[in-house]
Amino acid sequence: MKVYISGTFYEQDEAKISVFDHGLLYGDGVFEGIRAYHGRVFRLRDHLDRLFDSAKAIALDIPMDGDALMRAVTEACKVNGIRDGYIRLVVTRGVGTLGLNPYLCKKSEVIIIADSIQLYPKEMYEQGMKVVTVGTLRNHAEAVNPRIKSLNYLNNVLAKIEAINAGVMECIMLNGQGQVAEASGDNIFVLKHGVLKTPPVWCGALEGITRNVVMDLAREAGIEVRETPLQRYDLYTADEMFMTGTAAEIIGITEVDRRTIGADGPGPVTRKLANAFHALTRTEGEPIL
Ligand code: PXG
Repeated sequence: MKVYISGTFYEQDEAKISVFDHGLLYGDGVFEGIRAYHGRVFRLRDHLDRLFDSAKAIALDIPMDGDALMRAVTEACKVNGIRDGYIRLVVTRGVGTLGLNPYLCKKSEVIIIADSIQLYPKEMYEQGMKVVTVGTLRNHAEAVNPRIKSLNYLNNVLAKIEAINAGVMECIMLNGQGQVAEASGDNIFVLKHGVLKTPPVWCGALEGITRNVVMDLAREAGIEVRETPLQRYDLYTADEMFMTGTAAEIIGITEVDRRTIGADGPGPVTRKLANAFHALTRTEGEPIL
């Protein structure tokens, strides 16, 4: 595998970043997780827009424009023969001193890893997933705003530890008001009386690319969609529930805190949206030429 670092492709073993990079020392940086399907990079423009917004929010200068980054991402896929895979795009603050001051870091680094993707087991998509709500709260929006896809994922890692210790693979995080925010690496949706609901970003959710695609697909299918605050009550009483994310795509949830959601496996609306999503990934995206 060849890894792109700031303009050059390196062999995997030679792809190295300084131990003085503030990305390592402080989790100071931003990233994106992107998918390629059938030789095309899905929603690349949306991912880059979010990356630039995340960078702006932490006063990080990305030393390339959107078009150059777009070319670098598709090139990283091409160089590695990736037609279906996962792309990790990382921008670190760069090398600085042993002190927080980001303004003393000379130059941010742009890293692109194009690899194959590790998916949840196939049975999980067929049978649905079990999740728990966890005690670790989503960051307050005036702390590290959850809209920033930053390299500082400890908040989510702590939640993930709780999930795994509880014997499940994902969890649902609440915000300081007890409202549902999102999963540790995915957005959350419930269906109740035919209305599809997801927390607004101000409740502590990342504005997921998959989330936005799913809301569009639902509306196109004539399903009413509402971005509205949800409580654990709304999870426990949902007719259907699913998570969305670049890695997970759309995955049904059939159990929350050991309470059964829906009847038997992922519900019909979840299945319908998952099918529509897969159809879209076959026709859309930035070609890897
Ligand atoms: N919330 C959080 C906190 C995320 O990190 C999502 C929601 C879903 O957003 P997208 O844009 O992907 O629909 C994410 C995305 C990984 C991995 O390696 C994590 C994500 C994406 C890709 C890979 O765990 N998280």
